[in-house]
Amino acid sequence: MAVERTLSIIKPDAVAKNVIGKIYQRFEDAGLKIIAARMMHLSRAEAEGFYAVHRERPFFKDLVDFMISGPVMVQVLEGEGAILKNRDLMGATDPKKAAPGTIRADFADSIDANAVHGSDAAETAAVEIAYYFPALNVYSR
Ligand code: RTP
Ligand code: MG
Repeated sequence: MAVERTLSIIKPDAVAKNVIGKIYQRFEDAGLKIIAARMMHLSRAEAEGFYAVHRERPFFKDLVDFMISGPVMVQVLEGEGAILKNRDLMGATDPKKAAPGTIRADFADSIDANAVHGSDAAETAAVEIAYYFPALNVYSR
């Protein structure tokens, strides 16, 4: 399987719960390396731009309001099959439907406050990584 990169966000609910380290441990235990990271408090414009694909959806305003409600932790994960591997670690969008042992099953409260974001395909991963890390310095190890 090819080495890939994916964009991960630990959302305001999980940052507020003080579980950044526990979530990072899951990435590392799964063989994913954190090759870039930054804590941010997104502006409304930054959150709207990031979720532009969902602009017409009924939940868009709630999603943006939630994403700007507190700081987020944004990281690039690298590893074999990183995009799907991260989605598997995250679990289903709705934590009530997420498999036991997934990040959302263990840390998320609702479909809105669902702990993490992860890119869903190679094309979106490239766009999302460039959105938050326009001049990505990668430290190989
Ligand atoms: P994400 O983009 O955050 O990784 O989540 P996802 O791929 O699992 O879900 P997506 O369909 O991309 O939706 C983005 C976020 O919008 C919120 N959402 N709410 N109320 C609803 O029906 C609904 N559907 C989606 C969720 O917070 C989801 O993470
Ligand atoms: Mg998505």
